[in-house]
Amino acid sequence: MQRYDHRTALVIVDLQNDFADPAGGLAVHGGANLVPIINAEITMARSAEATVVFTQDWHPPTTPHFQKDGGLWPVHCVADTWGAELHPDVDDEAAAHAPRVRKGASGEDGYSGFTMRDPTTGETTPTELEGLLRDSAIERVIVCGLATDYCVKATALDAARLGFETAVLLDAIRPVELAAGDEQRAIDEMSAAGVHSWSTRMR
Ligand code: VGL
Ligand code: ZN
Repeated sequence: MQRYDHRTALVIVDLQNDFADPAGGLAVHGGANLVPIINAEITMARSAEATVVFTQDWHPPTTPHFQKDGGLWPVHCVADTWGAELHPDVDDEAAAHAPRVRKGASGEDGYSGFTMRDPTTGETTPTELEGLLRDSAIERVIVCGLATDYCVKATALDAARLGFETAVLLDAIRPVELAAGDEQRAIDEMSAAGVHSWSTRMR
């Protein structure tokens, strides 16, 4: 099986310092270990002329997403700070040229790379991700990155809902796991929605 082709997109979710670096504001256990695994996927994707896209969590300094402002999370991925940058070991070529879809800039608190949710009205608005994939005639979406139980899950569920054949790379994602079992529940939820569970060791 060839994982990538020109109708396939590798969507790399929130591989940013605040999640991937142990010193990050919302460090995900083992997050940094994903970087070389995902770089290998980027190389494979690029050589098959697949599309590579990054999403970035991209928050204002004050947002109901953050604990200090009434939300759930420690401060992380504030726009234009170190924590919001892609991990420095991400493939240089991809970091320089692959499109980046930034979500949350106006204080939206959705988790998906495809949609943002207004924290007061609950209204959702699309990001540019779907249009970007449609413009490249993408049919299949492969999701990896951080974190399994939030942005990876939400992005994969939206991709499937939008009609893309969707897979998640189980050894290229890691959970926040606020509550024990969140990782498995997220994987089950994705499976129930028709998202394939693949391994990067599968060729
Ligand atoms: C995420 C929690 C808060 C994620 C983003 O990228 O999964 N998790 N913001
Ligand atoms: Zn966030």
